[in-house]
Amino acid sequence: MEDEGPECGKPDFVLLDQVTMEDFMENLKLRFERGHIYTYIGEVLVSVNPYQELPLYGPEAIARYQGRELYERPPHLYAVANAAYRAMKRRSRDTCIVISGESGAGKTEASRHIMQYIAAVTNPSQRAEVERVKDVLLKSTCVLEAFGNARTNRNHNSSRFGKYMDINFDFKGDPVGGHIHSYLLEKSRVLKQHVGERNFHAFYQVLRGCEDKELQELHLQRNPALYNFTRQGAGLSVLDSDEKSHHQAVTEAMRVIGFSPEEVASVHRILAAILHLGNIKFVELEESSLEQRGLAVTDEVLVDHVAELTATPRGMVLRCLLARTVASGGRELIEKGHTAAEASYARDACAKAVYQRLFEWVVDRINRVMEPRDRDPRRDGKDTVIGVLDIYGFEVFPVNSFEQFCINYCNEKLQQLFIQLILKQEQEEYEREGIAWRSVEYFNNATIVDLVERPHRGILAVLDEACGSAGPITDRIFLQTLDTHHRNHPHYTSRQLCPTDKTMEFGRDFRIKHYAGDVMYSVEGFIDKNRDSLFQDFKRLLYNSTDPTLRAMWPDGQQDITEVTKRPLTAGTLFKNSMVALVENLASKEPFYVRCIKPNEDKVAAKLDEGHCRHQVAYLGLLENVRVRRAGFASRQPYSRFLLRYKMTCEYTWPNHLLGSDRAAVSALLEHGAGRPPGRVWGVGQERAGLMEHHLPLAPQAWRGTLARRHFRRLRAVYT
Ligand code: AOV
Ligand code: MG
Repeated sequence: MEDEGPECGKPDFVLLDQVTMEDFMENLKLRFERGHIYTYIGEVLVSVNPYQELPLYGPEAIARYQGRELYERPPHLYAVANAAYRAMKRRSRDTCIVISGESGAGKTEASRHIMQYIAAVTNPSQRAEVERVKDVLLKSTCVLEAFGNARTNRNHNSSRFGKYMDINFDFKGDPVGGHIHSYLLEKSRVLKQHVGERNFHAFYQVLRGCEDKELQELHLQRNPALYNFTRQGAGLSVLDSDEKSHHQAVTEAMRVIGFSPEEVASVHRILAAILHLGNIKFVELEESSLEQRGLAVTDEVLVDHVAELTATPRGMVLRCLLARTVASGGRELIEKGHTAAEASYARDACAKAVYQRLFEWVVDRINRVMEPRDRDPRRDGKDTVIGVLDIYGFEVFPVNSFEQFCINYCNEKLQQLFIQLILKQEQEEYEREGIAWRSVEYFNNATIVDLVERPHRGILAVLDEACGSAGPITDRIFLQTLDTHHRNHPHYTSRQLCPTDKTMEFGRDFRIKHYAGDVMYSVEGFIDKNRDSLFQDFKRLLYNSTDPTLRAMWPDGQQDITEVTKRPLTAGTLFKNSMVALVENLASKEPFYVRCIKPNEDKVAAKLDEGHCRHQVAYLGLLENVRVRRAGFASRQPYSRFLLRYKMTCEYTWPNHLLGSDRAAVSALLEHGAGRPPGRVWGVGQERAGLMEHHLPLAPQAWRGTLARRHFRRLRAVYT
């Protein structure tokens, strides 16, 4: 590794003199103050959000990392991206980079740098198709952030959806395609935002960024405060000029990706329709008769706008807003008028659903242009893949609802995967290999995951049961059932179970002790959000739109109401299933980890709040990570690969060994090879050679050099 100098602290926490929280924090702080925001724990990268532009990125920096081994340069995201890329290329292994950390810790920025690195180092021969794919990969981020990110009180550009992106590579190691999986968009944001927060960026970008003429056609005015859906949080203090330039960037990105001008115009119309929908109000009429409905819309011009923008018949729009079709008895259909409350509810459900379908359509549209075209026949048509996971981070707000519950459950799952892969498997491997090590204690959050997803009794199962029952089950009854099931669970409590805890309200709140901290959830709306239903009338209305883009988003609108009897899977169950599939997918790949830390709650540069960071270091299990890493060997390789790489450093193994087995040869190499690593630094297991590889200079010819001696001296100091 290029030395950063001792004044910059240890570039790898494994090299700490002692593994205590104090030493860890001291190193983290020292490095942060010197502008070294990245530090390793073996192959895991710890990253602290600097909240300022640092001169760490760009073509020159990329060139310094390109083709290098992980430990040859100071810790960096580029090094991790490079390691994942090389592992994929050399061994044809699918790899993945899992980025985790709480909201605002820097995950999305990290994924952006990783993508930029991969784009920069591939396609030296400038093949046109590969360049196109790279363009789409890079530009997709900008588009997805416009539709899926929003300002929250924790992060001004917070991802409100989870994103897992596969990049497919051909045998040359060039990206030939990709696929984005998106996870549960926080669509309730369309309707409502907390104080200081905003709706999805896309709304403001259209309002501020569209030309006057287009805005007129959308029947919109520039001011977001005029629309219910964009004025609630009052978090509007983004510079207009920024909004305008973002709008231009997004429009340009959509063009590059291959969205047609008609499609972009449709997207704008759909956003405008949602804003108009949000302003529609209902009044109940005193006099109602069969001819005259009991309910009316206060401002019918808005209905005209919605009908025009969605290219649907005005009469049908109005009917969908005021009533719904129900199948009575057999196949007979009757129209049932809404009350004002029901109509508002239906309007909101429609607005949310339209936005969600729009978002999913955008993701789908990007996927279609990224689908790998020429698959490599040598791998049965399968490409090798690098997956990059950038999900919404753990979050706690003053009021937490179903969405936070899902987001935090997702983070529990990822922590569980980390424990499985990094902590548990490492220890099990030492055991299997028969290598001496000291067991490392760590908190296993499996019990919290179980609390949420366990069949029949878990929170999601109880919620599904509540949603499925015919009678009027309320959120309150749902909470009571939870209380009965989890009365004795160490990570669950509620006011009922703990009457002295006045922070919670009876019949409304429950609290989960998450791995990353306590979160109090309000059950209000849980059942409704989980059920996530939309009247079939709206679906049919939108399917009948003459706008092909909008129509394509509603294929299920074809169904007749009498066919729609089967209860669809709930939002919670769909999310759980997608999380299980995600974790399985990640576990099948060779993982690289980036653990992001948020330095302070104020989102300001050059401030590392010790208490806050200490908490994150603790819950991320970073100390345990260091301990496990130090308990054994930081890197292992099968004997054959190890020999291939190092046999030239030892007379007994070069050019070939006559020692009977590769294991014996490795043993001889380690005993008699150049540099003579001290005994505790290497080990020979049952199947693999374990080696603190990154402390050895990687070019074999350098083994005898001073660099090697310096590394060994340092190691000896640490380990003896
Ligand atoms: P997140 O993805 O982890 O939160 P972001 O990646 O959006 O967090 O980072 C939050 C903000 O921190 C960014 O908008 C930048 O201003 C700043 N930031 C992060 N990383 C860097 C960096 N390497 N250099 C400079 N500034 C940075 V969330 O999506 O909320 O979980 O749901
Ligand atoms: Mg993010």
